Amino acid sequence: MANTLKRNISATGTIEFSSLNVREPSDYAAGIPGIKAALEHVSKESGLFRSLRTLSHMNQKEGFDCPGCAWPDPEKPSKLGEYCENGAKAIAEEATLERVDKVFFEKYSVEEISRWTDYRIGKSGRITEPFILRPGSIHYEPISWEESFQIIAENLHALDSPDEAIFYTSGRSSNEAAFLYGLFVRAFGTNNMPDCSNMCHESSGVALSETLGIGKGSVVLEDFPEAEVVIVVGQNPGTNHPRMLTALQKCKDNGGKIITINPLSESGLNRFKNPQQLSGILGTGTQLTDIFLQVKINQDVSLLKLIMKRLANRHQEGEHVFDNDFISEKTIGFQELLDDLKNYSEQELLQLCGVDSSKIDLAVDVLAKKSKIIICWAMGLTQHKNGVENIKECVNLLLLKGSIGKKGAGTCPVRGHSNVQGDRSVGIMHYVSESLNKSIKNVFGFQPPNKEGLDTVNAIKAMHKGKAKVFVALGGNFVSAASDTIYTSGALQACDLTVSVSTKLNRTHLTAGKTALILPTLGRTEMDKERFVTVENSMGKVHQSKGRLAPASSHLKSEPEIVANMAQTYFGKDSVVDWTSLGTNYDLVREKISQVLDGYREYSKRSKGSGFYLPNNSREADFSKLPGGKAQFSICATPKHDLKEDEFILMTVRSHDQFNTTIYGMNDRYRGIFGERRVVFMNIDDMRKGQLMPQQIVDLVSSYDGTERRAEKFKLIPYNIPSGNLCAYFPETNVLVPIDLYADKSHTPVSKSVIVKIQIR
Ligand SMILES: Nc1nc2c(c(=O)[nH]1)N[C@H]1C(S)=C(S)[C@@H](COP(=O)(O)OP(=O)(O)OC[C@H]3O[C@@H](n4cnc5c(=O)[nH]c(N)nc54)[C@H](O)[C@@H]3O)O[C@H]1N2
Ligand SMILES: Nc1nc2c(c(=O)[nH]1)N[C@H]1C(S)=C(S)[C@@H](COP(=O)(O)OP(=O)(O)OC[C@H]3O[C@@H](n4cnc5c(=O)[nH]c(N)nc54)[C@H](O)[C@@H]3O)O[C@H]1N2
Ligand SMILES: [Mo]
Repeated sequence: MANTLKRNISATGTIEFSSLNVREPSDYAAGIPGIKAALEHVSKESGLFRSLRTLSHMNQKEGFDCPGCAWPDPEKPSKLGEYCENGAKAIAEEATLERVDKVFFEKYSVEEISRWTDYRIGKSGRITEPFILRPGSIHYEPISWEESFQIIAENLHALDSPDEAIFYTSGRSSNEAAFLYGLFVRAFGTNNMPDCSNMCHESSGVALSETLGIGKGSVVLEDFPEAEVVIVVGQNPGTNHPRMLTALQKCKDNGGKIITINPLSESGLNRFKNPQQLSGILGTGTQLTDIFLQVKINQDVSLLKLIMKRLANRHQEGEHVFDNDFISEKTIGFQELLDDLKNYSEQELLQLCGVDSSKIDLAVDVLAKKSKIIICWAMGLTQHKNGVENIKECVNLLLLKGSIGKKGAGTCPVRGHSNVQGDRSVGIMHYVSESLNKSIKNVFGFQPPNKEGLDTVNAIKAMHKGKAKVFVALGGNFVSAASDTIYTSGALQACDLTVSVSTKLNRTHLTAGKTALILPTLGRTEMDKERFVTVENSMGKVHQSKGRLAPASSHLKSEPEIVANMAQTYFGKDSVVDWTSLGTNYDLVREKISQVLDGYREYSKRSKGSGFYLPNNSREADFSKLPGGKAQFSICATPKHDLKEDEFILMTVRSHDQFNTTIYGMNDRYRGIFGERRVVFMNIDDMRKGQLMPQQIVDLVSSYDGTERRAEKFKLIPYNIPSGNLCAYFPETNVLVPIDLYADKSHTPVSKSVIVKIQIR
């Protein structure tokens, strides 16, 4: 019986080339091409007038928070508008005039849509009303909101244990929606709350909590103009956090130095033509990077060790290169760190990291003399087997320099999704927080579960084994974002019910459970009955966001309304929580958050204007809650990759024209790639050695634990990348990452160091 119900779904879409055009990589970011690209995307999707009106409200005090990334807004937003090319594209995607409606689903079956590319699926448009895919059916059909909530409640009641349900969150949801969702899931009785953080900055959270006592960064935006040195490691801000370039520019204007550590020389970190200044549009722009350390993939620990070793040598010769007072008053483990550095030879570290020794000396020289240092990082550090240690090694360097808890210095994990940090702060987590459970019990009168829940990797495995049967997603595109696409697709399809609260159609809606629901929601840009929500930026500041555009359809509900309805229908009349009131009155939600969590006093009031900062002990250099009451130095091992002659390390990154699994367009302008995504960047000497030709078509093959995984059809691009390293885009390459390949402690899929072979087709 079960087999006859199985739909014939493609987990990846049909693999086809479009029309590749390769040019020289750009030597600067933004400028006029950036403005042009922004306007093209926006007016194509939503009409020029509507888009300009939308952009004018973005990141302004009374407007909405850009859904593009979590970079903070300046106190005084620019008159030319506080947005960037990629923020404009994010808005365009949401403001599109295309619609996924009843007629669309009558015309196309899920089987057919699953064969489309992600680009085409995403461009189908906004979902207009709730849809259901019934058992055995291959067409979604309309369903009422009421019946949708009934089906969810019935399926949840039918489970043998609350732990058979999974509740995923992606980081675009507001604090209000996320808090209600976490409350519902705990009242339902599980901590199975995987979230996109598990695939993203979880390694940062773990490393920072263990070393500095808080899983968040310590710097604020105002630290950048004060910083003497900013190290940007494992991050491509030109594409993923373009407004950060303005902060780097301010650091440079004040005489600061920028050290970039990356296997690629990313254009955005070279020269920046600020589109919000006339000089930026017309002039030559600002050279951002002073020292570029072209590290081999996943050898940041080796490089940082070498830097620290050279600093330690100077320290031992009596030079004042470390902050000795800070080290003795505020830290533990200094001597052990110095002893450990002696275990590594210069030569071995140089060989591992692959960076020119004289360039490292330049960096050491700058770092020796300066003390106000910020380190910024993102996925280039977190998505490795040793992701947690990568970040601990950065913390080591900052502690040696006393660069924590003072102006112009500190940790800066640059967050991804625009509210991923806020969702965590208000309770989206799979682990147990005793203090949170205690205050939920005090405020709401029920005892949340004390058993640790499933994170992303473990949730996928549980669904695959049939141990979890209901999957609910508050946003995101789980199947394409997670590792091991075919396996994950099988996991979702094995569920009895999959539910997606979404703005737009994506592949997760197609790799559906026996029954599937799509619940369409308002986006960040859209009016929500004059209500506002709140979000937290990458630097821990909470502020309001209020949509301005007319909703894409009159049938949409807000996320808090959807979550509250789900909970109300499940619990019925007897619930101890008044879900209906909470779902309609966001001030009430905020009042409850302020009762449950520290730092949200007078929440609604203080979130207006530029908002308020949450407490942050590392910003104050207060490490009293850590073992010994001090910040912890860590001993981190250098990663070892025993590559065979024909093996390479592949990193999977974002192009300039995508937001995670949403593909805005087919270009990666800064890297000189136009019209194609199925490309793999390769070192020219490696190509010669393998007698490979530019644009030759190859498969990428990974073999772990005896299983071969294959990503088919990529065109080879000769590129400035270290020998032995490769680079390609995600999500096309997620099929290569085995479900069991994840970072120690944080369980983040290893998306940045996948061992692969190249096979000529
Ligand atoms: N426009 C746009 N903005 C976004 C997103 C988007 O997709 N599009 N996504 C958002 C999200 S969720 C996130 S998490 C962030 C992601 O922001 P990023 O982390 O900047 O994104 P990636 O494209 O994964 O880039 C990783 C960078 O790390 C480098 N790298 C890879 N491996 C290593 C390594 O081993 N060592 C070092 N030193 N560098 C390495 C790569 O060359 C690349 O420059 O951006 C957010 N903002
Ligand atoms: N190989 C590889 N894999 C990766 C990464 C990588 O670098 N390499 N990066 C990882 C990272 S850092 C992350 S964060 C994850 C991202 O994982 P996710 O957050 O799950 O994925 P997104 O692509 O951001 O989700 C896009 C979908 O969100 C929905 N959406 C958009 N706006 C809203 C909204 O306002 N509300 C609701 N309810 N839905 C909305 C739309 O339906 C859209 O299709 O991917 C991870 N996967
Ligand atoms: Mo992310």
